[in-house]
Amino acid sequence: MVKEAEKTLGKPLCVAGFRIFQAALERGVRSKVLADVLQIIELAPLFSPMTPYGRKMSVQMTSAGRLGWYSDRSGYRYAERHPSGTTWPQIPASVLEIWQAFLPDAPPPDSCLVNYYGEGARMGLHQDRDEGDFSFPVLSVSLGDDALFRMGGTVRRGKTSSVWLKSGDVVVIGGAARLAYHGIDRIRFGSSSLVPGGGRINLTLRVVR
Ligand code: MD3
Ligand code: FE
Repeated sequence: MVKEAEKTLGKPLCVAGFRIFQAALERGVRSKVLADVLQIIELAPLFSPMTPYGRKMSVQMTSAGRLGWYSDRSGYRYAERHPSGTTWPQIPASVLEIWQAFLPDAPPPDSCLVNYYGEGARMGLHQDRDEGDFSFPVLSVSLGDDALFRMGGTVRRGKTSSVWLKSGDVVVIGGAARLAYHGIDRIRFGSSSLVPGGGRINLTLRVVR
């Protein structure tokens, strides 16, 4: 299932512990994962979180697993329920298989964040610091349209490198990279036909605890 075509980001590598596996997921796997994600979205519809600063994010989100990422005026956090009040759907087996293939020694993820990028959506440079434990890696799966991913170091104003993430790419973030600044500058809307209606879906699997 997984092609181990490891490639490092840009040059120079800003921080160690960031691994990108280009086209790691075969076509059949990509469409199976997409079908499972569309089912998650039916049970737990996408929403646009409000940042603590009172701005609506351009990325739409939902989650699967015990915990889902949530944000509103009182801050960023993980929550046990979707804003509608239901618990989050289970993480699909197709997605857990990817985690197990890349991180056989890690405990299973308890959160799968689903990010949907429509035309013009972006995600500003940020750190992921809402988890209880930074010792476990994070795994990201890209589906659909290409996205320009920017990765920096652990200080906000440090050097950054950019790379286009494509459908079927898997990124494993561990070690020093776990607290690195990163974001999505833009997507090439319509560059892939995988997601119905266009756009990009990113799954981020985490051990939150
Ligand atoms: C680097 N998502 O949801 S995934 C996020 O493509 C997020 O939707 C982006 O950043 C997206 O928080 C990037 C790749 C990724 C995920 C987690 C990281 C890169 C990371 C955590 C630390 C450093
Ligand atoms: Fe992030």
